[in-house]
Amino acid sequence: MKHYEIAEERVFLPGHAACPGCAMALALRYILNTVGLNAVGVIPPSCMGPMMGANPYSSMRIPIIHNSFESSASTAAGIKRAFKARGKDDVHVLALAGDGGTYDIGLQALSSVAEHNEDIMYFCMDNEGYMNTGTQKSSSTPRHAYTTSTPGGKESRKKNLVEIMAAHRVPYIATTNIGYLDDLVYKIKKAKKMQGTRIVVLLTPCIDGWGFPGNDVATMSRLAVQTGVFPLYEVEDGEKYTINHGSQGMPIENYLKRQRRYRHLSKDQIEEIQKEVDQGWQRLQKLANL
Ligand SMILES: Cc1ncc(C[n+]2csc(CCOP(=O)(O)OP(=O)(O)O)c2C)c(N)n1
Ligand code: SF4
Ligand SMILES: [Mg+2]
Repeated sequence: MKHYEIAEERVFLPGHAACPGCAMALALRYILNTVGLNAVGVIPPSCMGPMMGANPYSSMRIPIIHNSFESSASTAAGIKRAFKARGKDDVHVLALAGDGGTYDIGLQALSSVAEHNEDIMYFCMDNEGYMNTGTQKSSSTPRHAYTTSTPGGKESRKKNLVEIMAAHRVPYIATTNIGYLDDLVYKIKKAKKMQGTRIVVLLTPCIDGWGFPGNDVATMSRLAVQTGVFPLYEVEDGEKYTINHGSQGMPIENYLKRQRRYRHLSKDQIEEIQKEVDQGWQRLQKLANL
């Protein structure tokens, strides 16, 4: 794999309104700078909305449409079709949505877009909760994590979005994060060259919602991979699984203990999480025929 390069075209600019050190802002920088200026973005309500800045200012040098929470995928697909109808086939249309806007309220639109293999790039910025509105749980929030709407810890497991979308047999799905920038840029470049529905899920640790120091986003991103919580992999045509970076057998506790949202955990709960993570990692390896 090639070493990552920062594109010279600066599409995402300094002066955005994210929390200092935000992983989502760093991910956006690499996504937008890699895709380039020949693009249109679709941003539903999420931390990316205020991050862009108040009208008439913008931290992004591409046109952005702020759509409703549930319609990112279908809005992007409609824009792409309109460009095609006008003979402008080369414009990249990007949906940039949070996990609440993807795993929960936007899932119906995304499913329909995937069924029709609409020609868009869909980025899910997964910070495992509704962070923009004060850290409520989403169906991406992991089991036992504290949120303001699960004060005793969430009782159900995190939904597996990649497997749901793989069942739609879309051409490309990938997971990545800013702890592995070469992986992130490689996958965006690969998705950019393809056609049809391409989905990239980025784990974006949230300083405020997870509760860790603002200079730790890269460490948290890497620990999520090294402990097996969030392996980095690709699924092509719903069938071909490739693992790029995965568990290094590091105990889950190394990841959990650094986050305020897990500080109430008992020993049994940590063991339960470890068991689920181990099962998920074994399952993924089977899917990748390893
Ligand atoms: C239909 C609808 N319901 C609720 C809201 C309020 N709302 C705005 S942003 C947001 C949370 C978004 O969470 P997520 O998609 O995970 O993005 P994040 O804030 O974590 O980046 C909510 C609930 C809304 N704008 N529209
Ligand atoms: S609340 Fe979290 S995701 Fe939102 S801007 Fe702050 S650190 Fe980033
Ligand atoms: Mg979120």
